[in-house]
Amino acid sequence: MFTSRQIARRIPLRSPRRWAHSLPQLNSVTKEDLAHFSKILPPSAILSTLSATPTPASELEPFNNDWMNKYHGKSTTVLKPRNVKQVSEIVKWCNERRIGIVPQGGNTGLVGGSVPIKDELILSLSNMASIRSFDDASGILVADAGCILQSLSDYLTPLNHVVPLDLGAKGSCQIGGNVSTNAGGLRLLRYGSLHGSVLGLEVVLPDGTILDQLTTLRKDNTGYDLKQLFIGAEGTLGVVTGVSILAAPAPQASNNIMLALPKFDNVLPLYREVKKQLCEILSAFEFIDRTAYDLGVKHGQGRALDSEVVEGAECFVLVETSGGNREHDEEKLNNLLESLLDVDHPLINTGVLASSPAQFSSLWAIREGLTEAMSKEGKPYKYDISVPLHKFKEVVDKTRDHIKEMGLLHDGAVKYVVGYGHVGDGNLHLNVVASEYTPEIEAALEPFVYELVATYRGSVSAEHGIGVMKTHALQYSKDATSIELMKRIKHLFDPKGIMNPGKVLV
Ligand code: FAD
Ligand code: 2HG
Ligand code: ZN
Repeated sequence: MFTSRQIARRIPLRSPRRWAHSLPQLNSVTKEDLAHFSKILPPSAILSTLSATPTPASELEPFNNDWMNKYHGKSTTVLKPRNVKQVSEIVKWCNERRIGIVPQGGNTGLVGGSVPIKDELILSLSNMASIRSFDDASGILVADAGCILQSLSDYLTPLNHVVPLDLGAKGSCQIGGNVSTNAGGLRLLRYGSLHGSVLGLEVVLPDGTILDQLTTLRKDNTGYDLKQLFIGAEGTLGVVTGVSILAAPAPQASNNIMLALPKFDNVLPLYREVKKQLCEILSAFEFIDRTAYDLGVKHGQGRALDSEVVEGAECFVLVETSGGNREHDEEKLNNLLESLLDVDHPLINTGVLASSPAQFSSLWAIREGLTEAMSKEGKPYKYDISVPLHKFKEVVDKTRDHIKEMGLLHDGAVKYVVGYGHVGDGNLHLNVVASEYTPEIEAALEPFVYELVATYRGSVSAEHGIGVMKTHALQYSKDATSIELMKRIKHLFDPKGIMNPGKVLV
């Protein structure tokens, strides 16, 4: 085990300017390229400031800026193909001409992976949004990569199935983006990771070849499972155009409960007890620290809990059950609540059990709205980390102390250091909410946070990915051999380095 000081010496950090130098030499899109693209796509599918009738730069802005407005690209051109053949022709041309491509889904990524670093071409999947098939016996759904997660969910609801993935960005993120980031979300505890539920993919490789692995088989042990490479590749190995995924039977009854805890130390014993008592019906166990809760409420995310619930609470836990029988599940939850309170040293102060669908949604809105609340409050530095569960609070406290020691914990710099996340997955979202994104605050946080994570042998990215934000931090969670193998895989698929340059590996 290395101490943080040793790690700092072992791993030389590279400044952002130096990463830019290690980008491959790529060409900008020209008018000649546009002339070629207009043979593949109708005019309505080409947005470009270089066109004969130029698209106003303001129309390109939403594609060039990320959700947090932290990362900014300068692309002149966005293409919106409708089918895999068009994607293949565009990618083939870009490969021959050495033009960088940024595949873009809903642009809700939180690590700057979905926007260009310079003027790479943006390939938006938003026009590829058809459901290809659904088999209600097997539960297998095949869809275009550009389908929005919420629309897939709406499609499956009357068919008594659910997408095995849910996240706060569901109204905008696309299934292709979810697969490409290996998104975790709010119910990974129940449905597992996309590495398990994605059964097949259709991918356009960097030379334009269409890799058709869009199988609908639950079991297939014929050699290497190539699709796994694209799950979480963040667009660096190819463009995902189709996804085959195993939908789950819709729960017949869902309940949730918000528990107020007097101290963080109770979270783990509570988790043990909740698992023991709720067993197969437990579907989410989410953690919110007090400051995060207060900010969520301040910015109108969900209905505030009654003051007597909130009083004296150091943190909150949202527990969800999904099962097959309402009475049975409610009885289990009520028994849980009673047993949690009816002891000499209760783990919780109190709890709010949702008694209507509106209350169920409102409790979830508090948790799901935290990301938006942080952005409404200021400029959040987001550290999406895996650390041992009992270290969640320590990480938040140590980071706050460090920022304070650096003289940066005041209104003009860092306003809040908060934590929330997926206890069931060991995934903490450490958010450092500042007034502005400044090099001084970034230097105070990095490598500090990454070193801290490394001391716990954690991961610098539990679910959001590496993108451009963490290329220099990958080495805190992956050894040199793994990174070297990743580079070889990247080179094998994309020898010219056109796919999402400057992301994940530099
Ligand atoms: P984008 O942001 O467009 O792209 C993300 C990355 O994938 C980029 O590198 C891009 O190049 C690549 N990409 C996109 N589409 C393709 C494609 N078809 N082929 C190849 N590469 C592609 N993430 C979680 O894991 N869990 C959460 O709970 C969660 N909650 C969130 C809540 C909010 C409010 C917000 C704003 C974000 C949240 N995120 C969460 C992050 C984000 O929503 C996910 O990473 C999501 O999967 C990104 O999907 P997208 O379609 O927006 O992809
Ligand atoms: C969540 O779990 C998302 O809400 C976003 O992964 C986390 O806002 C964040 O940092
Ligand atoms: Zn999350």
